[in-house]
Amino acid sequence: MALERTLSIIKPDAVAKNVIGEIYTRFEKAGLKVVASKMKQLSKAEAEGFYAVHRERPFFNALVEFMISGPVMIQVLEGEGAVLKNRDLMGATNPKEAAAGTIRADFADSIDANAVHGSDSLENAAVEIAYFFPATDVYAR
Ligand code: RTP
Ligand code: MG
Repeated sequence: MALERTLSIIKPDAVAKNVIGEIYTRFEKAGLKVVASKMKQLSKAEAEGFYAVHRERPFFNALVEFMISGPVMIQVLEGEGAVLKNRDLMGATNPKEAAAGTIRADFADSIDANAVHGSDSLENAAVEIAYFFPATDVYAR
């Protein structure tokens, strides 16, 4: 498997629950390294741009309003097969369907407030990382 980087966001609900550290521990225990991170209050324009692929979906406005409802913690994770590994740690989009022991099963309340975002492909990961971090703010480790 190849060394990959993926974009992860701890969403406002999980930041409010004070579980940033618990989620970081899951990344680290799975062999993913945090190679960039920042806490940020997204503007509406930033959230709309980030989720632009969902612009036409019925849940788009609710998604954007949720993502700007409080600060988020944004990080780049690096490791073997990082994109899929992070998606496995996250669990299904709807926490009711998320496997036991996943981040969403343990910390998410609903399909809207579902604790974390993770890039869904290597290609999207590169775009999403560049959306939030200049290359100089991502550290090879
Ligand atoms: P994310 O992008 O946040 O990592 O989530 P995901 O890949 O698991 O799910 P995605 O299909 O990309 O959807 C983005 C976010 O939109 C909300 N959503 N609501 N009500 C609905 O049917 C619905 N579908 C998606 C979720 O909050 C999801 O995380
Ligand atoms: Mg997605």
